[in-house]
Amino acid sequence: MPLPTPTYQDRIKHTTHPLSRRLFELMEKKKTNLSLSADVTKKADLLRLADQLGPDICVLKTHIDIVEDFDQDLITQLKQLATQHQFLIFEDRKFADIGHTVQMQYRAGIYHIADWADIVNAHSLPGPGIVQGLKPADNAKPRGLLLLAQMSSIGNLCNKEYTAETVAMALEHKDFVMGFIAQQKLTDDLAFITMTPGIGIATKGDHLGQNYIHPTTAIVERGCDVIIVGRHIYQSSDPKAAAQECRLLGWSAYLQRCGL
Ligand code: 5BU
Repeated sequence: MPLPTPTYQDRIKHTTHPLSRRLFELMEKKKTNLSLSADVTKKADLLRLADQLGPDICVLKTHIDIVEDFDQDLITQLKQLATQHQFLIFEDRKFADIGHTVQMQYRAGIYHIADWADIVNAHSLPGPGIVQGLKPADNAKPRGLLLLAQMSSIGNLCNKEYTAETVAMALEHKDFVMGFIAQQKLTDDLAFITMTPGIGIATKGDHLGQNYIHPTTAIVERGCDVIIVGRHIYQSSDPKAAAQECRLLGWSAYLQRCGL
């Protein structure tokens, strides 16, 4: 039997990153380590999910570029819901270019992601310039980055060496990098948060290479911190009930891991 691991609460003192601290706090307060991947293409559906499931999640993950009727009002309302229900907004943009280009993609264009997304993610493939390009010039708004260290899809090219280099890159930028998108805990550094997509309850994957693991496997066996769930929830006939099921599975797995 492995030794119990520190709680999210315990880990607050191990990080000075304002958003990591906030995330640990709100996970404990709301008793949820569930992130909803709200991959819907209509503004109204996205807002409905954020409002109905907001109380059950710690992070709302968006793919803003799939929303067909995107407008500024969507952002205004999402931010209001994030404040009302206390969740962080994570735009799953997966930046993957040189620092200069990602800076423009992050700050400019139609979406102005830097203005509203608490967290974004980036591939480590281009090297540390991508982290420097995304890092805010000032601390006016706290912003966090997750580095993609592993992927859930079958046949992905993130081998052990790539993953280890990604962790090393994160260690150089702890003021901005909150942790990883990964399929397992990658470091004993208690500051880093592991967020894990590819979470399924009854299904093993899809026909396009997605590979699912169960919340208990992710949290207890693999040491992940946040489970990211999409279709299992938003394609359910009862998304609220599906979210509550995932929330319970994720939270009881966390309690088990902490020996609580
Ligand atoms: P699903 O419907 O639970 O399969 O959605 C998973 C989400 O997580 C979806 O938005 C993907 O873009 C995202 N994802 C993933 O599935 N696997 C990965 O390795 C990464 C992101 Br990185």
